[in-house]
Amino acid sequence: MSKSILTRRTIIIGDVHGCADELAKLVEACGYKKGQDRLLQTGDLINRGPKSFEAWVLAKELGMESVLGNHELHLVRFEAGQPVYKKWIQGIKDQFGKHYPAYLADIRQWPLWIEEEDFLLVHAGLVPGKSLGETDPKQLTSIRTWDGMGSDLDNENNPPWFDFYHQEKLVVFGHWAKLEGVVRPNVIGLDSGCVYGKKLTALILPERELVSVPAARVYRDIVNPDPDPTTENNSLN
Ligand SMILES: [Mn+2]
Repeated sequence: MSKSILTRRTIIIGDVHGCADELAKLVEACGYKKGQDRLLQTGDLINRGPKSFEAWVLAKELGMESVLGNHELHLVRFEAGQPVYKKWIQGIKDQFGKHYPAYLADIRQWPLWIEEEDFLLVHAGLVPGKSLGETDPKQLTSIRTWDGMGSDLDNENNPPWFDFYHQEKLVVFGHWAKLEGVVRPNVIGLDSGCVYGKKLTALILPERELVSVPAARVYRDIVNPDPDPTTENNSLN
């Protein structure tokens, strides 16, 4: 019988975005023991930071499991022939080179969420009133706020999705770097903006301990993360 989730130490890493050096430091700071602890990540392992390929190689070496972020979902959809217009995709292909097919095969296996007895991991969040299975994957990987209808999930004038989440189970998410982390009894946000020069954060369960390492530098401007806004539209496309 496999070890109970309640006794197995679980480390969940926030959005890495190509910050492979910080990922290595954070995993060490958490005292991760491969084969003993479980290592998870919130998605958006790649892009914007300097070392997307290295981050993926390291993640594989560490035995890290990840849910799909919006950046991985863009790649998967693009390669399936769907209309995804992201200029950065070519840059990622160039970085991965001959390893790109293996990388793509890997992220195609990543789940949209990982649910255990004591936590639920999803990249961006939950759409109020909808079950995970009936929620559009694009919404699971991009929601920030809730307008009461679901037509605008990224308007900062509206309340965050987690104001509408009232269940006991802990939801762990990433994606929303501007918040620099969220800690509520039933919600923990782990994107603390490493690629924007802030820090990379991990959550250790069951203790609910938060561990962070500082970013080595500012890799992107948080206000304008993509150089060409006409081709790097961050909306739900
Ligand atoms: Mn994201």
